[in-house]
Formats: sequence, structure tokens, C-alpha cells
Amino acid sequence: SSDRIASDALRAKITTGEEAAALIPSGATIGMSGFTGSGYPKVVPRALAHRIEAEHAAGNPFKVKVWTGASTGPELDGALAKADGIEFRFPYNSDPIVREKVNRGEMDYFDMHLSQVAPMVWEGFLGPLDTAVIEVAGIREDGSLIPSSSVGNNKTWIDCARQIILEVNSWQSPHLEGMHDIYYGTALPPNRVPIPLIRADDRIGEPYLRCDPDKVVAVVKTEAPDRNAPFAPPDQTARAIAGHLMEFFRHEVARGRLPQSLLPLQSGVGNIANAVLAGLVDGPFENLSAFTEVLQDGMLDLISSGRLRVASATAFSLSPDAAAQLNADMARYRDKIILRPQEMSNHPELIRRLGCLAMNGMIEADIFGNVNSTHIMGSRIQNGIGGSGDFARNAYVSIFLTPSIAKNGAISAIVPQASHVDHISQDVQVIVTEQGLADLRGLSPKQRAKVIIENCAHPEYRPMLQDYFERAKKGAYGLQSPSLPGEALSWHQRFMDTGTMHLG
Ligand code: 0RQ
Repeated sequence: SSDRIASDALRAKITTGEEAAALIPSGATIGMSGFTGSGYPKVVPRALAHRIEAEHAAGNPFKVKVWTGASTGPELDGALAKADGIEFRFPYNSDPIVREKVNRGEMDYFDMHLSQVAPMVWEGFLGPLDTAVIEVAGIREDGSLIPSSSVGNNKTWIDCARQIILEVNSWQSPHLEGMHDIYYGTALPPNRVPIPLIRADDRIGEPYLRCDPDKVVAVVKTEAPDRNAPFAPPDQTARAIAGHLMEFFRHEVARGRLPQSLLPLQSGVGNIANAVLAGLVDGPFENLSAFTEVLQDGMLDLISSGRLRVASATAFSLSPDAAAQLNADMARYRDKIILRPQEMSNHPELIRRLGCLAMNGMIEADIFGNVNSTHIMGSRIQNGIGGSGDFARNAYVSIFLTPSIAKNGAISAIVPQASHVDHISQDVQVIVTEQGLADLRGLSPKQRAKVIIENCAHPEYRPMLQDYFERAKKGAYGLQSPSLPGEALSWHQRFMDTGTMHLG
């Protein structure tokens, strides 16, 4: 509603989604807000999709390039992709329609470490940004902006875009105000300086986004909710994975390699990550902190339980129930949550300094512990690397989690050779499946293979992996990382040919 817009100059620019979308020409590069289903614009992208459909019906080509923080919602990625309106997408997507178009070769997609997106744009490597479309929770009298349920790349889009369209969403809690920490101290090489953040709960910036009111060409009001997909309650597999990880943490604390309050937690996307957080609610660890990318239901439960002292992230990614609970109860959470731009939430310097415990999902790992997070059968994109690379390479302990099998057992998540590599073996220190945990720190490739096969592989695939590895140790060209290139990807080929990795 209008009381969210305190600036007279910007109140004068209130208009409809259609009018705002009319300001975007074909070929434009658009920087949208939005991160893991929160804080994305919900009106203008849909109006733009309608406009694109009308232009296409009239025989006129019309496509745009879409940059975001990370994944958005069906009203943005889904609607624009359905209208055949996206020619280039960057830097993360989980929308099924976009995924399908990319995998059919009808759309270009560039996925990138999320911490590097904003710097890459400042450096000019991706060309100019025409329009920013940004959801905010409110506009202040001086024209500065109260950020929404995600920060993502909003600061960068607002600073770099030639023109700005704002969506003011009154569904978002007014109590978001003050939760954000927008750091303006970045510079490009050779003028970069250390980022003065020493603890996960440090505030080093401002609670508002600066915005030049003269660049704002339209303000659109909405009350539409975030996407907020529900989480599946943890099943037996997820609980087993969480259990192995809790045991590992207890062991590390007992050995004096982790404090009782652990180290700042990073937890990736998906149901397994959420199950791990649920495990921590019941675990013995107190006074926890999180320096992570997204805040899932499990993080809010950890805060409610009193175990999590503070959580730093760039976005919420909640189920509808948790979002409603957060909105109703924001006062209880607000001094424990900090939302930052994604170049800060995922900054390698900060992750390395804090010593994060990085816990990310994966598609598959090979016997040496190279991890594939993005491509099914080496060629079909699933989502993108997201923040997993930012955290994995720089973590204190880099952990990857997955069920040992996929597609009802037709696929082994542990394979002779990963069909695509996002995280090289040096960035992968612990692998956990429901079968067990492989602690790979300090092990040579051959030692890693033994532990991964024995501890993580599913019993139905373990003998096949053992057989492959034994033959590789006899027949490989070199015995540092014994492999048989002619056979190493035959499991994937067999799945594509016959529908299963099992031998006939
Ligand atoms: O397919 O949807 O058709 O059923 O992949 O797998 O088991 O639901 O697991 O949701 O945890 O996703 C790596 C994709 C795992 C995720 C990935 C199929 C499986 C299913 C999804 P269906 P699950 P999750 C920082 C962290 C990169 C970004 C990241 C991801 C679908 O974790 O996107 O880490 N990570 N960000 O059936 C073939 C296999 C498979 C397989 C699973 N081996 N072969 N298909 N699947 N394993 C935070 C952020 O960046 C926000």
C-alpha cells in the first residue's frame, strides 16, 4: 500500500505492471531481484511476458537477457520462459521450464559462482545493464530502499542499471527493516581492501539500499507472496545422512578440532540440507552460528530452539508455513538474522576467515571425490553451481551430501568417473550418504577411492565399483589416480542406453 512509499517523488511514479513493462524494449538486459524463491518481482515480469506473447503473435521477435541473484519463481522465470522471451539467463536457475528450454538448446545459460556475479558486472565483463527490476519492502522519504526477503545482487543492479523499476511488496513484513547489512566498501583491483568482517554477526554496512531517484522510471505495488516451496519432511535416508554428520561433528569436537559451538555453518539447498539442520536441533551443540547463503525452515527452527545464536545469509528460502510464522513473529528473529548482498554472504575471503563448515548437496561423486553438482549424465543442466563452489573451496571442512542412489536405484551417486566436475577432489573433504561418511582429509587418491567405495557406495553398486577399481589398479596408464578412460563413463552410457547403471 502507499504508506510503504514515503518519498513524494517516487509516489508520483506509481504505475501499473503493464506501463512499467512497456519501458523495456526487445534485446534489453534486465537485472531482476530474487534469490531462491524470495524477493523477486512478481508483477512486471508477468506483464512483460504478456507483452512478449503479443509481440510474437504479431510476428515480431522479442527476447530479453535476464540476470538475477539466483532462482526466482514461476511468475518470473516460468512466465518469461513460457513466452519464449529469454535469450540469455545468468547466474542460477531452478525453474523447470527454463531448465527444459536450456536442455533443448533453445536458451543460453551461463551459471557462475554466486559471489563473483556482482564483481564481474562491475568489471564490465558482461556488458551494460539496461533495466533493474527490484522488489523492495518499502521506500523511505529520502528515496533509499528497504530491502525485501532477499538481497542478492540488488545493490549492483540498482547501481549499474540505466533505469530502475521498483516493485513495492506489502506482503513482505515491515519488520524486515533493519535486518539488512548492505556493504558499500568494495572496490575493483588494484584498489581492493580487506573486508572488515571478523564474525558472522558483524554489521559492516547500512540497513538500506541507496538509490538515485532520478533513475527510477516506475513504481509498481503488489501484495503477492514469495514462491516458498514446501520441504518434504526428512525421510529415513535424509535422517541417516544427518545422523552420520552429527556423529562426525561430535568426533571432531572430542578430538579438539572443532569447538563445542562448532564453526559458522553453511547449508545448501534441498531437503537433505534441511534434514541436517533438523538434526542439529536435537544435537548437543550450543551457541551455533551460521554464515550461509539461504535461510531455510531448519535455520528458523534452530533459532527458535535457542541453539543458533545468529545467522547471516543473503535470502530466505522458506516453506509457506515457515514464511507465515516468520512474518507473524519477526520481532523474535530480527536481531538474530542478517541479510547481506550475495558478494558478501558468499565471499571467499570471509568464508576462509570464519572457517565455515560447508554442507552442500550433489548429483554424483566419483571414487576419487570429484563432485558433480550441476549436470545429469554430463550434459543436462539441473540447476547451477550456485554458492557451492564459493563455500566448498574456502571452507574449514567442505562436506558433500547425497543419497547413494537416485531414480529408485537405477543410478549410483558414486561412479567410476564424474560425468561433469564442479568441485575438484581437493575441494571435497567429506562425503556423506545414508550408507556412511568418508573423511578424505589427508588421503591420497587411491586411499580416497577405498574409503568412498567402502563407506558411501550403495551395496548394490559397491562390488561393481570395487571390481572397476581393482582392474584400474592393474591396468591404468599411471597408478596415482588409477582409471580406465575407455570404461570410466560406461555407467552413464549404460543408463542412457538401457535406463539403468546396473549390468544386464
Ligand atoms: O530429480 O527432480 O526429477 O526427481 O536430481 O535431486 O535428490 O531432490 O536433491 O534437491 O538436494 O538437489 C545437486 C541438484 C541436489 C542441488 C542438487 C536427480 C534427482 C532429482 C534433484 P527429479 P534431489 P537436491 C549453496 C548450495 C548446486 C547448488 C548448490 C543443487 C534431482 O543440491 O542444485 O549446491 N546444488 N548450492 O532424482 C541423475 C544422479 C542424481 C540425479 C540426483 N546422480 N543422476 N539424477 N538426481 N542425483 C546454496 C545455494 O546456492 C542456494
